[in-house]
Amino acid sequence: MILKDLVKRYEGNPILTAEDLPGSDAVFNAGAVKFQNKYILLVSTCTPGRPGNGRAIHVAESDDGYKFKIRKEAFIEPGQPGPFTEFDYDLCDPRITCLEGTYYITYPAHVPGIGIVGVIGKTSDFIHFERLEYASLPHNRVPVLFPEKIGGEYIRLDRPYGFYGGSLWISRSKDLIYWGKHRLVLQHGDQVWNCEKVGPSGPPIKTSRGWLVIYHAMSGAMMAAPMYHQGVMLLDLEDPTKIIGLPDQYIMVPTTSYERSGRVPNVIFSTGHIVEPDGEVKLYYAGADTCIALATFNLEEMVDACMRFPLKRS
Ligand code: M1P
Repeated sequence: MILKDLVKRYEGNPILTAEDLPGSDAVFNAGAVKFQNKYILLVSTCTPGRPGNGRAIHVAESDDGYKFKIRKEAFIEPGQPGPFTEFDYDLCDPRITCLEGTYYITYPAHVPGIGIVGVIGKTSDFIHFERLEYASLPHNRVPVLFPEKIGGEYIRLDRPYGFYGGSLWISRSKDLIYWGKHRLVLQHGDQVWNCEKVGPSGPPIKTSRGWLVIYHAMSGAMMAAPMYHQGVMLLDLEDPTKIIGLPDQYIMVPTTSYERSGRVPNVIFSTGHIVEPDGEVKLYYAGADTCIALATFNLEEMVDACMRFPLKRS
């Protein structure tokens, strides 16, 4: 079975480019959610001359999930009033999780000269944003929340990193402020596509057979030629520290021109997806850190695929 054959790229890709936000150089990594019958993307943007290295996060809206319009005003940007803003620099890579009716947004904040920490905030209308707390110490970026509590606790995935690359961890919290019970879930692998970093993409998807986790896998940085793939795994519903299925293949590798060339070549990076009522997963991802594209797959088919690769524990 070839997993990448389960994923179909939309023929109208890319669905958003810098031309959709006048003045910008790039629109990329986007969190995704359905809100009031609209498809919402929180889009990372790069506009020269703006504070914070030109980076900000904008809302894009759509009626059909394909044609999006980006709001000109930023939703999250450096210099906004409020707590936990002092490290808002290089703002990008937002992930959205709808949990108990609230839309939680997580993103990495940059502490110049020190490293990157995760921030957790929330919105109820995609107009106002409230920062709640830092979610981690440096160097730890890309936190993403599960869409429900498990065992009465909030759960998050993230990717601390350092000398030995980056691996995917899970942590628990009773209040989204204090985090603990940290456990390693997935170590970066030993294959050409996953040997340096693995970290979560959008929020885990609940299915009757387990949590489907889409993750990014990076390799090649040591040879100054980084490449980002997307992979999948299935975690136990009750105890998501346990992997049930772990394919040794990726589901996406950069192949098209908009994935292979751009500001950072050979990057497919997803921070958001939307599951449709018929089981289609719309996976929104950035091509080469420059534009936003869409790919789809069937949720049950992907879970079937994970089940064919049960984790062999030694
Ligand atoms: O260039 C690929 C990605 O590299 C970084 O991601 P991470 O450190 O999580 O692997 C970020 O700069 C991200 O925005 C970028 O897409």
